[in-house]
Amino acid sequence: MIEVEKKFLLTSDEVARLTQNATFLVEWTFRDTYYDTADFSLSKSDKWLRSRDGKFELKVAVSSLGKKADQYDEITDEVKIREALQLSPGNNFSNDLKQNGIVPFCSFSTTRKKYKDDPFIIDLDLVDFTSFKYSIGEIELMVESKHDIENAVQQILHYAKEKDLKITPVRGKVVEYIRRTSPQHYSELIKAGIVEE
Ligand code: V4E
Repeated sequence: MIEVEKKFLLTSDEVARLTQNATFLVEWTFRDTYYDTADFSLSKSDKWLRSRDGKFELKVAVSSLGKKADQYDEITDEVKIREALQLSPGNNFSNDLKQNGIVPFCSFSTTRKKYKDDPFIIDLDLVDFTSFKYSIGEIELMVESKHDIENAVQQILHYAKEKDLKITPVRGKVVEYIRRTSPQHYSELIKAGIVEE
C-alpha cells in the first residue's frame, strides 16, 4: 500500500473544524530514531530510515507521473529494507547498519491523536524535540497503486478546502528538526532537491 498524505500547520479553529465530524480513534505516544550516514547519503536520496519504538521502517520516495515525489513507500520487512539499502543478509540488523556507517542522527517522541473521517485518516501530532515542540496535522489516504496517487492528492485537497484549511508547504517533523539543529544537513537536502527552502 502507498500512503498519500498532506501535512498542515493547523490553528485551533482549523483543528476544531477538521475533527468536528470525525471519529476519534486513539491517542498514543511513540519514539522515532532516524538513521543516516555521515554524508547524509540516505536522506539525500529521499530514503528515510527510522526505528519506531524499536521496529525498523524505511520510507522511500515514489515517483509519480514524472513529478518530484512527495509520496512514500513504507518498507517494514527487514529483508526488503536490506535490499533497498544494499546491505548483505546478516544476523543483527542494528550491528549491520553500524558497520555500514548508518547511525542514529535524531530521536524524539510524538503524541499522536488519530481520527477517521471516511475515507480519510487524520493524524494530529505533537512532537517533543526536548528543546522545542512542533505541532503538525496530516490528512491521509491509502492507495493500492502509483496510478491512484494523483487522484488521492486531489481528494485530500478537496477535503481540506471543504474544511477551509490553509494550504501551504509544510516541513515534516524530521525536516523541521534538521532545519533547527543541523544547518549543514539541511542545506545539503536543499542542494539535493529533497526539500524546498
Ligand atoms: C517522508 C519524509 C520523512 C520521513 C518521515 O515521514 P513523516 O511523514 O514526516 O513522518 P510521520 O511520523 O508522520 O510518519 P507516519 O507515522 O505517517 O508513517 S522525513 C522527510 N520526508 C520527506 C519530506 C520532504 N522531502 N520535504 C519536507 C518539507 N518534509 C518531508
